[in-house]
Amino acid sequence: MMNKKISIVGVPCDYGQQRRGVDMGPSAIRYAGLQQRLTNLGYEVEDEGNIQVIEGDAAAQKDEKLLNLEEVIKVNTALAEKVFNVVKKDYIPLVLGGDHSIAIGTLAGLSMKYKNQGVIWFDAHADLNTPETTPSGNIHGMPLATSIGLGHQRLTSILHAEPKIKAENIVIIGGRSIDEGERELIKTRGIKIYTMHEIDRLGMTYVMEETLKYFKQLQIDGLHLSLDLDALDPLYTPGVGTPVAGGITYRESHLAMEMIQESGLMTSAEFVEVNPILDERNKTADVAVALIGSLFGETLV
Ligand code: 6HN
Ligand code: MN
Ligand code: MN
Ligand code: MN
Repeated sequence: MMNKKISIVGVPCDYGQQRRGVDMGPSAIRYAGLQQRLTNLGYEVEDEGNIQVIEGDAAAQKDEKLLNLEEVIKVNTALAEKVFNVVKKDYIPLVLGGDHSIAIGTLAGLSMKYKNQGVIWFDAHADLNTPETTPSGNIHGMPLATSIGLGHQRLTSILHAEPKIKAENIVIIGGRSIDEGERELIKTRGIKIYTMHEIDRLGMTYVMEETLKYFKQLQIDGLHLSLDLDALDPLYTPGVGTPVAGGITYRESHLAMEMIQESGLMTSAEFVEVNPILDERNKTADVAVALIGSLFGETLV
């Protein structure tokens, strides 16, 4: 990776789901020593602070299939503009969540610069629900569908009306809780996924080699890593709102980060769903910072 300038953007948003506390994720990750970790690696690090999240009257909103829609639109519009500004000045955006609905804004901002961007989606979930298929009404289960242009028009048209990414430019890694409607989309849209079954069978080395080879073949012009901390086994990251047993191990996740770094393809990243209220002594934020260290080259220097 040639670019040695990183911009940290915090997004204290908890409107994409119904467990309070994930809005403290950016603070928890900063407290775990993020900036020092990156500075030690020789990066020029700028902390842009947090995107303003205004406390709305969530209860006044009626749509049970799109909870807190207005708030989610506001946060993601502001985030998209911020991310676009960061890439314009040639810094690597490092976005801290907040719940995973914020990927809508991150990908919208990135799409202004990268026209053929690849996305690695580390997650126990596929986040491919739409208002029609959602079992919960939680928008944090919808960011990938939104980014390929499916779902509520006001979410899919943030910054511009085009899809932000192509379905075939997505690779999901760590999936183990996929809803029916999501399975359908994975099949019909040709979305690549390595579930826990494949990780068990093939090993993380093989999965990452194939993933990175695939992106090279696609000749992507940017690679975004969206890492939901619930991709890991709750043993390592208990501070998440929707934990699922049987996840990626500590070392497997680090290996994946190291291989992404070695590929030289990565141009942006986001770490989401850290909820310090549900955590054990900031363990999940500590793991996030350790993973960010590996992603930005810690073991290679
Ligand atoms: N996340 N598939 C479930 C839903 O409600 O749509 C869970 C989504 C979890 C989302 O962890 O980012
Ligand atoms: Mn709140
Ligand atoms: Mn997610
Ligand atoms: Mn998840």
